[in-house]
Amino acid sequence: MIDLYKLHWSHYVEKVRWALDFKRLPWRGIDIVAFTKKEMQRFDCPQTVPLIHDTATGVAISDSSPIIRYLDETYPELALLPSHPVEREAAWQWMLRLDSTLGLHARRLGYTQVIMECPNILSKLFMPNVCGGLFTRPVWRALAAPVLGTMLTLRFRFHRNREDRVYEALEAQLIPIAAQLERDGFLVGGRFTAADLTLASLLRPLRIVPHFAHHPQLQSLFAWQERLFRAHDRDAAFPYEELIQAQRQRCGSMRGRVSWMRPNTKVAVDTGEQRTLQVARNDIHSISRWMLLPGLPAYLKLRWFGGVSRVRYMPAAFVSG
Ligand SMILES: N[C@@H](CCC(=O)N[C@@H](CS)C(=O)NCC(=O)O)C(=O)O
Repeated sequence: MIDLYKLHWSHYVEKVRWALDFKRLPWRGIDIVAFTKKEMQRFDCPQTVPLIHDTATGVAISDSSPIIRYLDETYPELALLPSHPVEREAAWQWMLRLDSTLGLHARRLGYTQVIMECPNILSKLFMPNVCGGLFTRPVWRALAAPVLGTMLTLRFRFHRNREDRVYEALEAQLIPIAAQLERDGFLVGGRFTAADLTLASLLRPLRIVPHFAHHPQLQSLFAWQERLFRAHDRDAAFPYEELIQAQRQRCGSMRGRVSWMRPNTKVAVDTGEQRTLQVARNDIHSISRWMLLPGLPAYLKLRWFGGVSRVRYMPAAFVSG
């Protein structure tokens, strides 16, 4: 039995869940409290989520790509990594690169979108059971939103999205990937591998970011993702996707125009394509409660004056079918 320590909406967790299901391994999910992570403190490995504890071998390991490699090496049936060494290394490098770029950028922009459009759902994600679910009730969730929003903004630097050129870096990375998939169908070796599973999972938060979900050059990429979700029986939509969509339907608009980006303008950004990686990079910054009050303006600026303006709501092609 594999114990999976998880935040149920995390795209890195979905990667591991998908791998466990693909390999038909018996597993059990353990929801952790994001602020304390005390459920997993007993394990002597970096305290990021996902983390697995294999009760058969006693191994505890975090970081989604090493977890998948461990599962493939320990339980070789239904392999996710190619056996040929060159393809295996290619798939591994894809995974680490996507974890270090797409996964981090998509997280930043997904949460940014939630903060701009419906920050009240943050307490449903982070505090569903605190004080018997008090913070999921109408007035309380509105009070919790700026606190949670400020914490997340400082932890993942959403207020620096523009300076860090997050939209630009993602666009520069994803357009060639979409073209490659149109041509080859898969990232490595002409068959489904852990590299494709990584890409499809880590793209998830971008489904709520109109700049990407409606991007003319990325429609084939989201269609490819949809096909994989159907073929592998993955959730069609995560709860945050449904919640933000309901909000958009109600108000008839969405935050969709990134004011500083011009269509068809090529910007030189380092997508890290050339480097060989040993481990995935992360971008979690430690924060303390004393930073919350001085950090509030960064949250308010992101929420109201982040430079992403309202446009009429239109469901993305993959939602409307
Ligand atoms: N490279 C890691 C990234 C994992 C990661 O950053 N997980 C986030 C959740 S999406 C986390 O542990 N957050 C806890 C925190 O911010 O303290 C992986 O692939 O598993």
